[in-house]
Amino acid sequence: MCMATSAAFLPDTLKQQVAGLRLSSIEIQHCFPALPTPLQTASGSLDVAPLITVGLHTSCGIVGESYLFSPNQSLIPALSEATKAVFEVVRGDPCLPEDITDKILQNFKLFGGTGILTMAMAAIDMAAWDVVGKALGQPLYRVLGGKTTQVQSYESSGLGIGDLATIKQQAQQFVQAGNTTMKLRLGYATLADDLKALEMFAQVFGPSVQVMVDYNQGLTPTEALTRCRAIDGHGLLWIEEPIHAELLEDTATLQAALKTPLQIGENLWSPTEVERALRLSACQYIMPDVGKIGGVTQWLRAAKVADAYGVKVSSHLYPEISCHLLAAIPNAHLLEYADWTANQFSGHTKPANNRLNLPQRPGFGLSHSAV
Ligand code: SMN
Ligand code: MG
Repeated sequence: MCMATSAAFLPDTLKQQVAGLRLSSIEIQHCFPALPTPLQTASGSLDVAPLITVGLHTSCGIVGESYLFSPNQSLIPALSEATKAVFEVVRGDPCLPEDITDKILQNFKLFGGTGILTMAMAAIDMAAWDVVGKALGQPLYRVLGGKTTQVQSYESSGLGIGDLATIKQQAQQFVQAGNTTMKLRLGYATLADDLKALEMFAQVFGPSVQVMVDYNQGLTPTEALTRCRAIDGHGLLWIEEPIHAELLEDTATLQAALKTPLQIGENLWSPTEVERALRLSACQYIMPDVGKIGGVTQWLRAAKVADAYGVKVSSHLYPEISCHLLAAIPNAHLLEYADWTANQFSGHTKPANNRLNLPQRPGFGLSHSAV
């Protein structure tokens, strides 16, 4: 299956309305909002959310807004420079995001995609889709044909590896807002510690709280078999990234040994990689990250691939952007909601009762002006 030239997501009638807009310049800022709750994972910790925010200026004055999240603060200048360099490839072009993305992919074929280059492409593609929504005066999910006004979400703020009393308190706050589906990070020093964390949840909340767990690629394939088998009977919604994201064949072996669905995708860099993961039966669920997969266009292409395999798609971070994408696809599963950017963008919406209301402002409806 070749993913590069799938059918258009922007209908021809709408395309004609935006084709006159041209990309004129790009403006980038760096910001480091503190995480409301610092997060410890099996593969590193975060206490700020390092971001570049992007303003994509067009000939008619509309400015498309997007951002990139970098778990490593030191790479923010490199992301910023790469985004500016990639923009030069499409400066002056019509604001047609799918054409923009395909041109960038073609231009950097010899260099090869993944990493900072793919994220730079994503920043431009996302901002271009925001321009399209703003030019048409519609929220992006509507431009993409979405009809629902809410998406199903789960809480992913906090619940890092750590002190169980603190985790219990955080979970109780989520439950108070009606958010009873939540993700717990595992990969404690021992399997016994992982089990203690799960037992705490079972004892305190019982079946009223649905839990998925994330190992953040922290286990070796051998350890993963032992630990995942041990938690397989715990009624988890999914087990996320138990081993290194590149080890798709080993992930498939693991999935075959488990009843619990495996969830992967935040470290897959193209719709083609998603297709490979699904062809190998590496997982039962998929959750592409709109920054790492290459933007809205590539995320939607990946979701289409997943649909062809009958696989449901969740999002990874970027809740302000991802909510539009999930609302526009038939195989939507869950929005990952983390509050990391809550104080950075006006237009950031918080979920209640496991649902997030879609913004009705044009484009993504996010604005960089700090709230
Ligand atoms: C995660 C992703 C990026 C940084 C920290 C933690 C985690 C998630 O894997 O899926 O939320
Ligand atoms: Mg994860």
